[in-house]
Amino acid sequence: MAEQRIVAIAGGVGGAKLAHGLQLALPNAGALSVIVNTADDFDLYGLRICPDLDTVMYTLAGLANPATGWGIEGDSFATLGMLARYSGEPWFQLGDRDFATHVHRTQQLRSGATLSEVTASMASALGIRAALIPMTDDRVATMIDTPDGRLDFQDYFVARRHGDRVLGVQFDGISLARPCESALRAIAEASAIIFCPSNPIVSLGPVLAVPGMRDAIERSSAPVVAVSPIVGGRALKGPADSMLDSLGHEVSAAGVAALYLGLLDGIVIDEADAALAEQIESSGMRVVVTRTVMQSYEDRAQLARETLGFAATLAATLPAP
Ligand code: FO1
Repeated sequence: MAEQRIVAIAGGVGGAKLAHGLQLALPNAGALSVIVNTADDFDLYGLRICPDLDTVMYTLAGLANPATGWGIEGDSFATLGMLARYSGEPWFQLGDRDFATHVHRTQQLRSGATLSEVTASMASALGIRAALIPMTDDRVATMIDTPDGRLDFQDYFVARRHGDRVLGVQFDGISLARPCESALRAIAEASAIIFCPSNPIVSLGPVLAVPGMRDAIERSSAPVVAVSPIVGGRALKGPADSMLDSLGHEVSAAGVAALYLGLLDGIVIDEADAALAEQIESSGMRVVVTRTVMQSYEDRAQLARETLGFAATLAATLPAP
């Protein structure tokens, strides 16, 4: 039997947890590729910060801060403390060890490496066997339209604690962005494609909006399965629920399924949403109902095993390519 090759598409903390579960569940972690949102990336203190790539990287390396899901466990903040003396209270928490990641990445990018090259080499240096792949090497920036005007993503998300009503979302630079070759290759060779439980608008939305990415997924003969980030009508973390609502989408696992319509063969929803299964199945995709809240490492691995099992069942029923 050919070795299975799994592609996970992920954004922030929820996506990172399932990617970690897949790494735990697969007999060979090298069979996993994680394609990550980079539209949250920005510059601070002259450094290139890639929050979602780093969240996934630290999580897969077992370094992530379990309290926040982002940043490094046990990190100290002396550098930020000194910076505060020069330039006032920081709005974005960067730990000392986290700073090293941004310094190294920025230095490599300035000396001509692509984001995918520097990401692969950093992930490997941290002992990660899965392929960690940015959605693009080009610059894309999520902008959030609010009643106070257009905001940079991290200004909206961190500085203003995602408290503004979201009237629209733009991905600056997206029309000129090209997907990373390694991402396209992984999708073409995939035996299953998993949409992790990340915000469908601002985490997976940019990945799917990179020209060519959606086509690649549609062309793939692999089953495509999402795990809903909305449980019982609420996002487990972050503003996905209020964002769906203000943008006119149903705030439920069914609303998530509708956003991915045409791409998904199936969706995994939480037990709390069992009543939605029939409605979602009537849209033409299959549904698995299970516990999707990941509190422990075992929860991550268990959800990954169930998602992979679901994908394998779907693969057996999909028409041959
Ligand atoms: N999120 C916050 O809410 N506050 C922070 O101060 C913060 C710092 C931070 C530092 C490094 C990093 O990789 C991520 C960080 N995040 C922080 C998370 C991040 O900005 C968001 O969760 C994502 O962009 C949304 O997925």
